[in-house]
Amino acid sequence: MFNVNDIRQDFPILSRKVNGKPLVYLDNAATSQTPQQVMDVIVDYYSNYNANIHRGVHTLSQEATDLYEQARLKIQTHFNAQFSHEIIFTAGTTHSINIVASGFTSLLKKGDEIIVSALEHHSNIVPWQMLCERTGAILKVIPMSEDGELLMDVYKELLSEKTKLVFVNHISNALGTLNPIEYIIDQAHRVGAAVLIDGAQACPHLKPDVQKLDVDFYVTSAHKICGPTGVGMLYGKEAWLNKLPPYQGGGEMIDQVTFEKTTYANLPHKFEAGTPNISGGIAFGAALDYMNGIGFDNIHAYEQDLLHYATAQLLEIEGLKIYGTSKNKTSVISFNLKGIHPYDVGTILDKLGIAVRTGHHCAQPIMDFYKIPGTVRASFAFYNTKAEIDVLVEGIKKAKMMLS
Ligand code: C6P
Repeated sequence: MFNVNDIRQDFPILSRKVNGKPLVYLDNAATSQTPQQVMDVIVDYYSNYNANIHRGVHTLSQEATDLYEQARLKIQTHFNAQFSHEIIFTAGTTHSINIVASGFTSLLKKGDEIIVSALEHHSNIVPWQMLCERTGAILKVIPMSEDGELLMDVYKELLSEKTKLVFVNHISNALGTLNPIEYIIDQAHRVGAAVLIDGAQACPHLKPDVQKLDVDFYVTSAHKICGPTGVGMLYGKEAWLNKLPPYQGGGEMIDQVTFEKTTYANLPHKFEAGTPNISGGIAFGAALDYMNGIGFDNIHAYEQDLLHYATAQLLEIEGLKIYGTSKNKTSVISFNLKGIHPYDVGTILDKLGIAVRTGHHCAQPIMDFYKIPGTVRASFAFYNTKAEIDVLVEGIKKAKMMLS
């Protein structure tokens, strides 16, 4: 295990005050904080290597290109992709999903079926609805239970030879449920459907192995894994990425351009039009180095301990209800206080220096399922402490007293 006090020294923001109180940052599912080591890489890039990549013969451009491509190799190794060109740098999870959804326009026909789950973030619903509008394909939904688990028997019934695509998140952002993606992928492949897994909430907590999972597409954002915002990854099996058309046209994604005809570059550049977020890509690699330095087994064990500690304490508060009670869940707790709007609880917690997210968490269908407007969501990272959870619990008690 690691020493959390040492780890916290890596995150300067954790020592700041908010509203005169020490910051208790429990909004890690929205975005994680950035360690000094990753910030240093960004400063180093702009101090020493800033140049456009893949374009110049000059030294700076070559050095920047090397750093960027080294980051791609780090990401390939981290996710155990077979080839580095199966890793496409994107602006984040949303962008990655849209690349795939757009690419499937020419591969689907009227009456084909697409399956998503009831636990999806809007990023994994809306692009598929738009794809259905373009193609006449039909969207089907795997329902969920009161505990926030997907109903696998219904999923099996939904699958047929009409199913062309299945999209499920690895971990739900609103409830923290860890979905049985191995089973979901295996069953989809039995009917010949491709699978995209949205790993935005999983990658901060575990290390997916895309070859072992045999997943067709896996997507994530760097900013939830101690990296910067505005950069992420689309992993796709080589055969699928070759089959999909480019998403955007522009510089760097071409082989030859004439006014009569353009041919496209090979992978990964086919999907990387324009000047990318170079420092972001390099910092994404550095963030994975940082997380791997701590170790995902250690991170998982520590966060599970925080989850159980917090759950036990929160359940002692009368009138507090937790949404998402699967046995397989990560360190996310969504809850409400009886008769009190989540926004009001969040506002009082903020006055006490505690950052949580309130609202529908970009997952309105989940809120509709529970017939609630939203929840308060506390999400813990490996740099949080039990002392911070104690501050949260006291804060909730105070909010309850003030708002009842
Ligand atoms: N969820 C949350 O507070 P982007 O914004 O592209 O980096 O990630 C979108 C996204 C997609 N899928 C899942 C499961 C997600 O959790 C998110 C981002 C944040 O829950 C911000 S809405």
